[in-house]
Amino acid sequence: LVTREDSAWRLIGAPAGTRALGGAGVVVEAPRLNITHPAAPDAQIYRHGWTSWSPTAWWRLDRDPWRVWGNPERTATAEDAATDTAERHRSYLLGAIAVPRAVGEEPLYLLVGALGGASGLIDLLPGRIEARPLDSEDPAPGRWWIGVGAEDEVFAAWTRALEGSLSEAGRLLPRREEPGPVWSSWYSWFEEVSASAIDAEIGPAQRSGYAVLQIDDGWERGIGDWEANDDFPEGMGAIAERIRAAGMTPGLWIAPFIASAESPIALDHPEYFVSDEAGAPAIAGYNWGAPYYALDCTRPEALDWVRDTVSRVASWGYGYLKLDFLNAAAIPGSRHRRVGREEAYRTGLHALRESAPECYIMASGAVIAPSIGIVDGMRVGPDTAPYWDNTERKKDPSGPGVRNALRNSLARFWLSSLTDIDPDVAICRTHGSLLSEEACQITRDIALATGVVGCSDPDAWLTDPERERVAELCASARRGARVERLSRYRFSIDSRLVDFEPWI
Ligand code: 9PG
Repeated sequence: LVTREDSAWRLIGAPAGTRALGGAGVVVEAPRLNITHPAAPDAQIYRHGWTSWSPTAWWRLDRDPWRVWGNPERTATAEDAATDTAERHRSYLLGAIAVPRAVGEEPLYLLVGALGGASGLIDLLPGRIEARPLDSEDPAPGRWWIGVGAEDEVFAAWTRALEGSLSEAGRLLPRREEPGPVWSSWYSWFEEVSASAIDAEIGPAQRSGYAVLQIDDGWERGIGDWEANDDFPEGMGAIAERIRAAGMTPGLWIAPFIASAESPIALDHPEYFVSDEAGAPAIAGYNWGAPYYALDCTRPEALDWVRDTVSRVASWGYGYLKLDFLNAAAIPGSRHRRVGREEAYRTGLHALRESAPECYIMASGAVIAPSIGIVDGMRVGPDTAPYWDNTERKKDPSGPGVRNALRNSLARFWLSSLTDIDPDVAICRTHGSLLSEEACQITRDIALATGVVGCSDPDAWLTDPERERVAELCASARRGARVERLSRYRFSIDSRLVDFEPWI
């Protein structure tokens, strides 16, 4: 489809109505594309993963695909197991490849993306790019964008094209204002969080300048059993009130689309779940040492349950909801209504949005394409951790660690004009951490660069200078740091040059 002639790019054999490729790119209406390109066998490629946690990076055509490998349980959780393949470089929503120009010139990038909020599969192959819908159940994305240009130009033009297609379809709902710096309980207390741990944090968090105090996984009786457990003996309303009385917005984590096998909803209503060929609830992923299952958002009773759950937790006084493991609503399987699985997902997401109209929604484990325009912010990478990397994490780019989180967040920077992008928390503590001071600084810098600033360090774990750094971070976030992106990995943050490249 695409060739180069006297350094001009042309579309050959394109459907009627498509124009020559300029900086603005072209829209092609077709269920599938097969695009030839002249990139080198070792060309740089851009792989974009399906969900928040899915590996996303600049990579190379002559390497093994950038994906979760060698761990089917993690593939089921962090990628689309149904379309995941080791055979080719498979990208979701968009993919790009560098095509050389004259020696000494910056390469041009050929970018192919699905418009309208569907993921679409974009396979980056030697000599060609193939694009098609996510699967046969899904109505074809039908509209694709193809552009060629300098990296920054082509990504900017793609982002505008995607935004235009969503706005035309009425799919860009109003967004709530970014709430300011968030303290999260996850990366310190994990499931051991308790009312007393949160109470101990309220005063210090207020003094440090946090705007949101968010209680993560560990407050609930079980996955799918969304009531306070014994570690929150007064229930979730009382603690929300104390957070609010200290001038902060209470935040809460919940995974509204999933349930464990022993949850009351799974025991009482197995028919509410997406099912497998045998008619049993289909496994949606693995965590907490067990499989978990997905509510069928096309079934009215199941959707009502999801609605009731989310409006109930919001009514406890929470103004910030971290909604997690959302991709489960889009797993393959049988549903009550035969619709594309991303359409089912979108139905579920709209129900969440409507059930908590006042809340800022931070989506995690989100399917990126169909979430744009519905939620307020999205996690754009895997979990961080108080360490940089380790052997296991190198094999699994969706695994926890600063490097994996940083790499994904930088590669998804283009998304930041369409949604708030959360790079996951900064780490300021040295207690229980393997990170160097420089690495900690990098975690703060990526937070400031995205404008979504969070931290999970309990005040009692901090030294005085570390406490000072937390306060500075919150103050910069509240002021709104002046951020300029100079190139793929280089930023100016409040006139300070930050180069992330050596770190990824
Ligand atoms: C609570 C946590 C935290 C965290 C979320 C999410 O790919 N995975 O297998 C995978 C599992 C868990 C996970 C992320 C990825 O963590 O990202 O911030 O809220 O749940 O359980």
